[in-house]
Formats: sequence, C-alpha cells, structure tokens
Amino acid sequence: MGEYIPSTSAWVAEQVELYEGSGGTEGVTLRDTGLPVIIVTNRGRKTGAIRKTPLMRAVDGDRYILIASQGGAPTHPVWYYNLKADPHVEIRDKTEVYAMRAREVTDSAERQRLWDIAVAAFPPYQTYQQKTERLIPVFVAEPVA
Ligand code: F42
Repeated sequence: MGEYIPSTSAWVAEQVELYEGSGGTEGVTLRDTGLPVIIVTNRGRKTGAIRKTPLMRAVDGDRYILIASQGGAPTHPVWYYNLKADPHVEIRDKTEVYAMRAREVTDSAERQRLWDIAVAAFPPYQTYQQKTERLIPVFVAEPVA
C-alpha cells in the first residue's frame, strides 16, 4: 500500500519527475508559458497508491485553488475522486511542501470568487469551461494546522 504510481500521461509523469527530482527548482511552469505549476500528492482511492498531480498554481491567501479541468474533457479527472475520498493532500509549491486539506467548493458565490481568481491565473480555464457541459469542479486546499 502506498507506493508511487506515475501518471499514465507521459508528459505529466515527466513534469513530476523533473519538478520533484530537482527539489522544486526545475519543471515548475507549464511548458513554455512561464505560468507556475504546483504538485498535488494524493491517495489513489482504489489502489491506495501515491499519485502526484501537477496543477496550475492559483492562490487565495495561504489557500490553493485546485481546478479539475482536464482541458475541458467531458469527464472529471480521476484525481477528483481521489480528493473526494481522501481530502488530505500534500502540495508542493516549488521548494516548499505543505500538508493541506482539500474540499470541493459548492457554495456558488464562493465558487465564483475562487473561479475568477483561477481564471486570472490561467485564462484557458474559461475556454475549457465553454468546451464542456460538465461544471468544472473547484477545490480549495487549506493548510492543516
Ligand atoms: N489538470 C487539471 O485538471 N487542471 C490543471 O490545472 C492542470 C495543470 C497541469 C499543469 C502541468 C501538467 O503537467 C499537468 C496539468 N494537469 C492539469 C494535468 C493533471 O496533472 C492530470 O494529468 C489530469 O488532470 C488528469 O488527471 P487524472 O487523475 O485523470 O490522471 C490520469 C491520466 C491517470 O493518472 N490515470 C491513472 C490510470 O492508471 O489511468 C489512474 C490514476 C488514479 O488516481 N487512480 C486511482 C487509484 O486508486 O490509484 C483510481 C481513480 C478512480 O477512481 O478510478
């Protein structure tokens, strides 16, 4: 129980390898966009395996906003279900690693506020939402005292 299983998406697994392997000094942006990326370590809800999921960095104070966009695909990324099953995650933001607790934001006003911050950080999120009927889930990860 609990060994790391890389993403089945090669470019993602490679980014995790570079990001984590360099202690958060390399591979910290989305390709050549210069936009910052974080790594969310989560627990596979079926395998119990350690999963590492790069996401765009969007912050609200000391909280991170996690957007389950998967490029506007019709279905949620499976890490969505991992976080719902076990909200305890670790977030690596460059060289810092934080223990956090993630919750899906369902209150529409709070969701809108956080969504707007995320879109400001990564404008393609708006395009992804226009691409799909699915309401793209918004999580907020808060520091665990
Ligand atoms: N994805 C986003 O959704 N939002 C972002 O902002 C984002 C930014 C980003 C930046 C850089 C980068 O390299 C990738 C980025 N991604 C972003 C992609 C993100 O990292 C994920 O690859 C993507 O969201 C898809 O997530 P996924 O969890 O669906 O990954 C798939 C490819 C995967 O790894 N599937 C595994 C497999 O074997 O098919 C299973 C993974 C898993 O967690 N399995 C669970 C388990 O028990 O182990 C079971 C899950 C279940 O319920 O079936």
